[in-house]
Amino acid sequence: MDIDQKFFKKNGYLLKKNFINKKIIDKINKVVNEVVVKDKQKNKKKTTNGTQTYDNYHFVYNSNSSKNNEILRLNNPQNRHKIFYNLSRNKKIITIVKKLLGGSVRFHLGKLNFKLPNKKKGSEVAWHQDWAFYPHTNDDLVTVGIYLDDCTEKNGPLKIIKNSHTKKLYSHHSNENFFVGKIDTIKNKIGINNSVSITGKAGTVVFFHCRSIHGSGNNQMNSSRPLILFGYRACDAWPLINDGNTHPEVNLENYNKNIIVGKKSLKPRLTKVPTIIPLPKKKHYVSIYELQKK
Ligand SMILES: O=C(O)CCC(=O)C(=O)O
Repeated sequence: MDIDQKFFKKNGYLLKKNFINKKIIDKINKVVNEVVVKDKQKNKKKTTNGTQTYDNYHFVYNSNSSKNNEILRLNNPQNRHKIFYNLSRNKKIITIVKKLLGGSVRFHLGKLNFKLPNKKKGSEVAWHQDWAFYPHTNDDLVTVGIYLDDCTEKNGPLKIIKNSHTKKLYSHHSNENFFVGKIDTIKNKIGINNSVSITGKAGTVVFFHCRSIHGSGNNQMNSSRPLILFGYRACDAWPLINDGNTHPEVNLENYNKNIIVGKKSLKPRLTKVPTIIPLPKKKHYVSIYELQKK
């Protein structure tokens, strides 16, 4: 095991400051601006509800009204523009992901979270474990966060609770037993003061385990805090439910096209991991923001 693997195994995350070249980040930001401006010009009716699937690129807004709504998230940017696709396959990123996942890598999902400025409602993300949203046959799944802009404590950085990936899978259900995608940290006596703030310059990259508890607060600054999140899974980690991302039962060919390192196989690896099915939901939610509000 090398030093990165040891750190990740112990802490459930790995931080690489200034990992992606500034020139690449600048190019990506240019495309992001174009995409956002184009969307604003369209002035079409915006929806936060609806039945879009994660397979397609789409926006998530902070309001249903076509006036004054702002983009909270761009889902699956890698399906929209080559520049995001290339970032999702970036050699430096994949080399680390491969090490952390034990040798094989299949792309899982992509999103670009904007975290709106000035404490605008709808941008906080409550403490959760990604694993509660998408149980698999083993937990070799990792999320990679890439900051597109400098992120300080005041921008509402991603926060991760160290070593939580080795502990239990907490309930993400409400008292009425609906899946709400968040953990009651008070009830569960989870020490959030021990969390690590992931801050850094644009191009900083964090890798975190699917069971690591994480979340983020408000952005107190005047500009957004764009963070790209890409999910990857070991090729033999098979989904137990259809989480809306490319799913083997829906389209096996597409599912296999997402293999970045490794070979096609129909043999899942089963390990003894705590799992929960993220159901029932009160209705179809398009994003974690909407789900956690309930
Ligand atoms: O954008 C953030 O700060 C965290 C997002 C997150 O955890 C998620 O989208 O699952």
